[in-house]
Amino acid sequence: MSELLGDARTMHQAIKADVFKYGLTLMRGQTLTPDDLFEIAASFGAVLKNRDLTEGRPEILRISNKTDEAGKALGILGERELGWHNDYSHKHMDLHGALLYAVEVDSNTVTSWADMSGVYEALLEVDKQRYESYVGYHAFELLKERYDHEAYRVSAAERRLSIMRGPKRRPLVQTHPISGRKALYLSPTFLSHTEPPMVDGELNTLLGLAELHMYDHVWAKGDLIVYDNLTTMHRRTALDGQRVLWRAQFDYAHGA
Ligand SMILES: O=C(O)CCC(=O)C(=O)O
Ligand SMILES: [Fe+2]
Repeated sequence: MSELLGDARTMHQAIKADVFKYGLTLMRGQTLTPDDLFEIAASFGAVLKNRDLTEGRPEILRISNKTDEAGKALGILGERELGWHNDYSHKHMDLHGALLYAVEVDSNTVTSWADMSGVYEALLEVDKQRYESYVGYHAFELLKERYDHEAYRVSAAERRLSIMRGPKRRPLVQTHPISGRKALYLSPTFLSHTEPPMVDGELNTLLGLAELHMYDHVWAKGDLIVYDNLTTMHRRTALDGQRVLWRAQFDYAHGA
């Protein structure tokens, strides 16, 4: 028993080291339970509770395009493409990282992550300094506008709250609370504008840079990806078959 616990602890340490260094880690061929995923997420800090229950673990969210016999969605996010985003950039809370574990894959979906610390570090010194004073405004409503995305399943109360509070302000340059590395925080799916404003084409130039610092992942059953939500952003292509991912979200602020 203690040996097993020791192994799990070694694995958690290795995962954390990779995530803080590279922004992301991938482990293929895993057989993991919701409890295992919870423990990996908990090794980083506080694990967020979610609404969608997955086998008794309210912290594990189901990302899926599958439906039951009555046509009711069995998970969130449906089957459409999702553009570049940092998770929850529009929310009035911080989400520092998440993990995705492939439970069932019959689709060629590609999920891509961009290393936004790499992008920041590749900028000219003058741009690094200029962006220090920029603030991005992130609004949930833009997701629907840009992607007509019903599958996000936000409750009416949550939607009202987000409209009432207005867009979330986030500095464009983020300093990672653990590694101290800086990163550009763009989340263009939710970004309404910046202050001061960017000039025409400026955001697209930065997104072009993101594509030079990108990892494309084609999912197979048993893949586990743990990523940092401050130093990376991600996107996915549309689903062309059925797929189920489990997801846990964590926050470093509370005791990583
Ligand atoms: O469905 C995917 O591959 C990624 C979904 C996503 O953006 C997320 O779970 O945060
Ligand atoms: Fe996401």
